[in-house]
Amino acid sequence: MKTFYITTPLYYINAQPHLGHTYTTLVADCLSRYKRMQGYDVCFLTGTDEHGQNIERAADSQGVSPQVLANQNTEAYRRLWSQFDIKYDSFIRTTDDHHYAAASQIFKRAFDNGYIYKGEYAGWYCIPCNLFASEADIAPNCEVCNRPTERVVEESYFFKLSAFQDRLLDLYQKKPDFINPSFRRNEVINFVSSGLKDLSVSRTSVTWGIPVPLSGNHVIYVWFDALVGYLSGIGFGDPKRQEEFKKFWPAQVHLVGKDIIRFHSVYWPAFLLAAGIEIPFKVYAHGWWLQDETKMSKSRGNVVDPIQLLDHFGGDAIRYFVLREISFGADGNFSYDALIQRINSDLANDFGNLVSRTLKLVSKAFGKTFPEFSDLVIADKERELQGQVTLTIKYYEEYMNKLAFSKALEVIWNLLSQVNKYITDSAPWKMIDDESQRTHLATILLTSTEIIRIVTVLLSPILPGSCSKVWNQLGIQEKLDKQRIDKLEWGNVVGGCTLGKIEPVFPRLDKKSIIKKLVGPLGANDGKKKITSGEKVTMSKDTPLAKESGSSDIARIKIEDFTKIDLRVGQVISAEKVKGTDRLLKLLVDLGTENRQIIAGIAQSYKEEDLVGKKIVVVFNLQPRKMRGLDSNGMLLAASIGEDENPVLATFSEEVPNGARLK
Ligand code: ME8
Repeated sequence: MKTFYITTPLYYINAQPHLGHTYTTLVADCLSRYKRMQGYDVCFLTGTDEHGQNIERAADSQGVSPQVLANQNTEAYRRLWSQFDIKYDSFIRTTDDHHYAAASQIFKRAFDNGYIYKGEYAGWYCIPCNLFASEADIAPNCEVCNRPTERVVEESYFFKLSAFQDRLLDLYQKKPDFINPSFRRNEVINFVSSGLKDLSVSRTSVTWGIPVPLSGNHVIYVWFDALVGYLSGIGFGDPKRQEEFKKFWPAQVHLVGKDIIRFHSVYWPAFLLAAGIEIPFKVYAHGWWLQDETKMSKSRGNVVDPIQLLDHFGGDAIRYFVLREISFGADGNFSYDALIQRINSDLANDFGNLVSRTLKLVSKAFGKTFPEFSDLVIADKERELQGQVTLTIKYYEEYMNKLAFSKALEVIWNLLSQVNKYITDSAPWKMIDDESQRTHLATILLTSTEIIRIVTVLLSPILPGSCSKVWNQLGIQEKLDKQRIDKLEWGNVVGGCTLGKIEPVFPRLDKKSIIKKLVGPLGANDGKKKITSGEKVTMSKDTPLAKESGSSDIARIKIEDFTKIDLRVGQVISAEKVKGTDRLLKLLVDLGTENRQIIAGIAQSYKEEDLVGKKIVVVFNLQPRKMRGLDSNGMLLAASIGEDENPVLATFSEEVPNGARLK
């Protein structure tokens, strides 16, 4: 049996997953379901990258050990994947025992083969990306995430990347399909052609990592460690799983975001060549989901929360939207408008409506069981549709094989629009009570049902839950996940099947009410009433402060000045009195991407226990300062109603994710 090994990146566990991580994993899930339908023995690997300084620091700021943080956030990833019905075959954690063995072994092999030597690293390093930056006198910003880099000077083992320049260029030339899309290939070729420097592959100032097998005080560079996860995830390093490793390696495709293409198409093949292991067939770098035209990222805090999407729209609608909305490889701006539009028009109208009107007519005309007609009158219209089905399957496969998901969906929707037109033009509802039209009626309804059956199979990798509902309504006994594309041809499969319960699979959404729920209405407070810590208050133009400042003589600022202030939603994790003061509380606040300590003068308004769990507004980009000898990193927003009244925290009357920006 042909095998197909597909991987997602192993995600950092310093924060919760967002739509970007969900995207790559959904694509991998969809592709592996599709490959199974093509008859492949598939292994789909995902997992978590748990070592390194970024994790060490995140754990430190939350007052937990890196292992505790890793355990918590790995669970968040697993939970989310199960909520999205993502069916991976293997989940590798870089803290798994056999992964330690695998990473040490690869490091040792590269060393034994003469590709690793000891030296000293002096240069700049981006902690969030774990990327070495180019030489400069003052700290350059990271070329991937644009954040400031930090100085690192320490003893290090170096990997002789420079020795692989020609071999890599040769690889890109001989295997033009190795880097995808092709425009990324050119970027990588330019990078490699401009000269490769040896790469530092161990750290002594970091302890949270896999020890270098040659020396006790070094840990393996986190990218070297994490990339080996693609091997250990299928058994490398575990003597009992050698067969599995041999069966699936080399991987057919590593799916990654464009941010990490260099690690996968330059460093990774070089590490493998150095260790004498075959290189994967393909690396595919997709684009970014943007929010307000900038990359959605944990550190920027402009992320779309996948749980919120699930709650409001369901997993299948999100799967469909992300695959249909942007062509795979390009960037795309996330918008609720576009999402709701796709759900209502494509899913509810074009597909959902076709299913329910066809099956309702079948049940009205023939009862619960499909007729087994042998004398259908196949005319030109039906023959044309049959031809369209054959072409649709062909193009769908061609596009899916190229990972052109949006195009594959487009061809299915072309077919759906033709069937919808066929039904509308033939008006079968007018024939229900006419005995003389019985065969004609059966022909129309069975033609439409047959197309629904085929489309349901083709869509099942993208909409697994909804397609299985449609399948049950069709009443076909054979399991949906046992369907094979090469066996998918026109035939009277539903004849004799008994319909399941006919229910709408994609209910239409009311855009206004859903946007209102997502964004939340502005509440009002008369400003006179003292607000207790349990109540919520939202800012409104009717509050006294707003009235007072409504006069024309206030010093107005420009919008550019306002946008310099980065306000974010935070949630209080813990609160305690600062010793020796009546007014100050020391808070630990979850800002979505990180936890921060903030010292706030609100002890007289709020009891510590009333604050825990509260959503508040934080000035995110305020310079850190010391208060009573304690670091305070940010400021809370609160209103003071009168001169001697205690401050009241600004909070929210609707659910809002931690880290969301206020604009
Ligand atoms: O880079 N749009 O982990 P990571 C689309 N641990 N995809 C996005 C995205 C966005 N806005 N943001 C993130 C790491 N992604 C390393 C990987 S692999 C051996 C080690 C997706 O948690 C995309 O796939 O920063 C991107 O490459 C990945 O998440 C980065 O995840």
